[in-house]
Amino acid sequence: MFVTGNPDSLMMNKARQFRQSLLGDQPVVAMGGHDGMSAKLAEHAGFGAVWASGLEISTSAGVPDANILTMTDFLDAAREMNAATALPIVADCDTGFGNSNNVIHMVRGYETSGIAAICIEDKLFPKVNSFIPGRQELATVWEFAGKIMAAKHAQELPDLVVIARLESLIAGYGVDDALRRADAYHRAGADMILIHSKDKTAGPVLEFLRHWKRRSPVAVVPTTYPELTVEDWRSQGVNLVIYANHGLRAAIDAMEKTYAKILAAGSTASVESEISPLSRVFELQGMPQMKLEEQRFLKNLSGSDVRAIIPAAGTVAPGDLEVRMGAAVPRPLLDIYGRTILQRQVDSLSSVGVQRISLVSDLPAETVTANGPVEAIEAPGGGLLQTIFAGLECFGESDRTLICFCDLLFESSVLDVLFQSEGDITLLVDRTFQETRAKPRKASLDLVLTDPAPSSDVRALKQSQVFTVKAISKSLSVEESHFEFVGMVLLSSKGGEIFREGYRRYAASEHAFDTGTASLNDFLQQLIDDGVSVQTCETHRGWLEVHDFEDYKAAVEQVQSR
Ligand code: SPV
Ligand code: MG
Repeated sequence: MFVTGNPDSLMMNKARQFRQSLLGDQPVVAMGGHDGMSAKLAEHAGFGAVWASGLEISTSAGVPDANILTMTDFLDAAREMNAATALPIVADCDTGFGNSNNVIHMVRGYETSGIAAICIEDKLFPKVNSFIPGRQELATVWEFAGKIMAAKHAQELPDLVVIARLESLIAGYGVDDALRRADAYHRAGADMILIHSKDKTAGPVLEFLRHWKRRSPVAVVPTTYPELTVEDWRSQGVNLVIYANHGLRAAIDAMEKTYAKILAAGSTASVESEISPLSRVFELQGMPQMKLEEQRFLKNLSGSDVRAIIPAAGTVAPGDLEVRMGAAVPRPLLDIYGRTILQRQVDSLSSVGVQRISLVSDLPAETVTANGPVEAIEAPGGGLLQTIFAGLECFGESDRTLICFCDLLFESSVLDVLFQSEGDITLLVDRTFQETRAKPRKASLDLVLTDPAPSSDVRALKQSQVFTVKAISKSLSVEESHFEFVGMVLLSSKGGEIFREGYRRYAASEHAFDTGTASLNDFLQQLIDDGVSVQTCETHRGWLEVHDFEDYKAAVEQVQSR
């Protein structure tokens, strides 16, 4: 997270707010933490601050709390906690990571990172955790007072709280030594005194407090004398109560028990009800917030709500393509310069967010899925319409559906245009064929007549206009037709329902056409005749179909030259 030098920025306000809260009627209660998650949990539980504990940070790194980690490690951990929570961070900075030069460098790093308070202790560098028996060497009073002065000198803004931690009781020098040092550190400018003790009772700390007489704000770390309540400490003039390591110890216990149970049971079933569900994990990560932000700021892929059906069964007898290639290669598996048509379709569809793609065919499932993330649906037999509807029946009613012919190659930009459509049934159409009207190479284009007819103006302000389809057929004349149908139909969820309902109705009745042999054109025309509105969406190039050997050659050449 960026922190500016602006004193009014959120991060700086944390220091100011913490300083003010120390003056309140109630002590601030801080919970020890070592990472973003522990800091967040402290906030959710209702603590007033996070103690960025050297003990916890070291333990989580698997090393002794003995200045094995560097200042950078501690600062990184404090930053992570600070970014994860709105709570102020009180950073345990051991002895200041060296002498007063190190303290100056340290204070600059912590202050500009938005840490609300730093705490340094009057032991010698390298220290060991205060609860470890043996070597607990104290700095001289004047050396440590110098560090406090250095810290106050280094801070740029008045808000950062500098805490002087007394280790006299830890090192066995008694309350008098603690009071003498507290006086010196207070005079040196410390904003707060932390009186630490490893005694089994609160006695020595309470004695210190009685003599200190609230000369400055005071913090306590009642790890070994846990009976006193926050209220007890308040009545003794304490402003900050630090529960330094209880989260870490709770986690260790829970993890050890869970691990043992899993190994003993040979499965994780017995622990499932005792551990946090993954939904809680995602909540802690901030995933719900991220999803909201994603909706606002992430480029929405146009096809993320679209499912695609590629009907590829019931195709016509081998044409010249198969004859010239010497084998009847199924159209989706036709190799176009190193990738099959199906692979190329799947790539284009995936690139605009279409995640569920189904090929309805009589090909073995492995042959289909070898072409990418595409699901194989077995064709029921029969013609193209039956193949399409076998795919449609597999999809949920809330999805938008794209029906895409299996012999098409297309740019993803074509899909982007089509997916903008708000119609229930939209045909992708192109009128480029009119440019070659004098000499159409193909005998039977799928041609479309619309109402109104598109304007023949060369210049048009609107890039794409929506027209209503009046007729669609291979037998319309090139001259009277307005568009060519590209072989893609987009159905809204309502459009899908209209399709399914129409198909069932026509299949069940003695209708003019036989659903077993009718083409998609026939079906669309029947819907139109029954009063259903079918719209166009226009593209200008960006696609080609591979019907015959000429198409195949053109496709290879064009793909190759891209
Ligand atoms: C820490 O939490 O790292 C502390 C407090 O410094 S204590 O472990 O009690 O020394
Ligand atoms: Mg510590």
